[in-house]
Amino acid sequence: MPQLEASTEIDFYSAHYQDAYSRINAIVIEGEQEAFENYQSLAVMLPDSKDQLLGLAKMESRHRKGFEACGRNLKVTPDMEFAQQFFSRLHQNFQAASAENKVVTCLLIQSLIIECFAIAAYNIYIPVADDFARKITEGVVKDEYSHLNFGEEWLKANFEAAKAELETANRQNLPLVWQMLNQVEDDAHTLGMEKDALVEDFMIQYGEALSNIGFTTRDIMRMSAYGLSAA
Ligand code: PL3
Ligand code: FE2
Ligand code: FE2
Repeated sequence: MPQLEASTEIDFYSAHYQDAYSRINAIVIEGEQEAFENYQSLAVMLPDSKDQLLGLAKMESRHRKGFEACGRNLKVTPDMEFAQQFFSRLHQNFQAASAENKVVTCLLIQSLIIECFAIAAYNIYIPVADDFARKITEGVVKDEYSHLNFGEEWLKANFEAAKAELETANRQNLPLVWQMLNQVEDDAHTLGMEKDALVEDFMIQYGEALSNIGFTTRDIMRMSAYGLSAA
């Protein structure tokens, strides 16, 4: 019911919607492209999981193509320069960690933070998307859970050794997520997505992931809201 209501109210071809979509669509395309590259780097860092990680990378490049088609379908040109800027700090942090072979930090950035961000965004987008984008996004979000699961399983199996690095990486990277959300708040609103819902959904996904890995409720409370009040 609410789905139908939302999609009949939104004019996907208004100048206002299309302008916002040019940035949000670009963010998602860039995010999928960076995810593709990040899983390829992880495949080098974790040779035992190489085939599985290359499989995840392949899924990310399919996701990128799907979202490119969503933009074309609405006749929107994605603002890729904006999107690269949007991801630059998270991108730099991943690059720096990968150069030092810090696999725990790389997994936290890609498989926990970015995947939880994507899952929250896609779940909230689905009910307000146009029919074409909804079908694409529904397929994509299923895959994202399996990417999150890869990170959870690996970090759970290495929890004691990874714990301190996870805490540091969380402190360095989680505040960036809140800043990124602030940057897209207005455009997301134009697409029918509310910032509060995005924050809530992200915190639920991320908190559940930390719990599956082995953190206590107390740790999770502290870690999952880190930097939120300053945002
Ligand atoms: C990894 O598989 C995917 C990485 C993509 C990250 C996307 C973050 C999106 C944040 C922007 C909020 C609006 C979402 C709109 C959905 C089409
Ligand atoms: Fe993806
Ligand atoms: Fe993913």
